[in-house]
Amino acid sequence: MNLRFSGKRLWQGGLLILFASLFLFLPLPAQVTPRTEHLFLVEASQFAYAPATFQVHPGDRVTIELRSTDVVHGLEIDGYDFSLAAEPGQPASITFIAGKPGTYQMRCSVTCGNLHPFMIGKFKVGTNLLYWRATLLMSLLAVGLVVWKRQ
Ligand SMILES: [Cu+2]
Repeated sequence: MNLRFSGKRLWQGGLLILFASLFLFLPLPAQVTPRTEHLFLVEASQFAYAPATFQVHPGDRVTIELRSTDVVHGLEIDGYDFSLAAEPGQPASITFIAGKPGTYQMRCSVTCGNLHPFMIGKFKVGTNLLYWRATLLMSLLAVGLVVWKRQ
């Protein structure tokens, strides 16, 4: 193996890694992400939500319908500008677009009893892994094809 050949190989490998990391770390344009609709029916009772954990993706359209089975309960999510309050027999709902990835605390916004501070849940916004993997695979294929054709 001569030096010129291995140098070329190294350069190609570096280019491949550069492209791969570029596609991994570039911010994803919101309109490219397939938007999903979620309808969560949440039952609130002293002192828990059912369900208490929600999983969505950035850009998803989320509707939360809050129903109370006993006293007045509320629902807030950190980082989101809304507050729901539902009386028994009178559900309240809100529709919003999920934002940045992360795990956000969901809490009751109405003092509903002595364990009210423990009435919490989780709103998880995850990245669209499937989309990322497909993009990465396609770009690697494209780069591989270019490199192969140039030889
Ligand atoms: Cu409550």
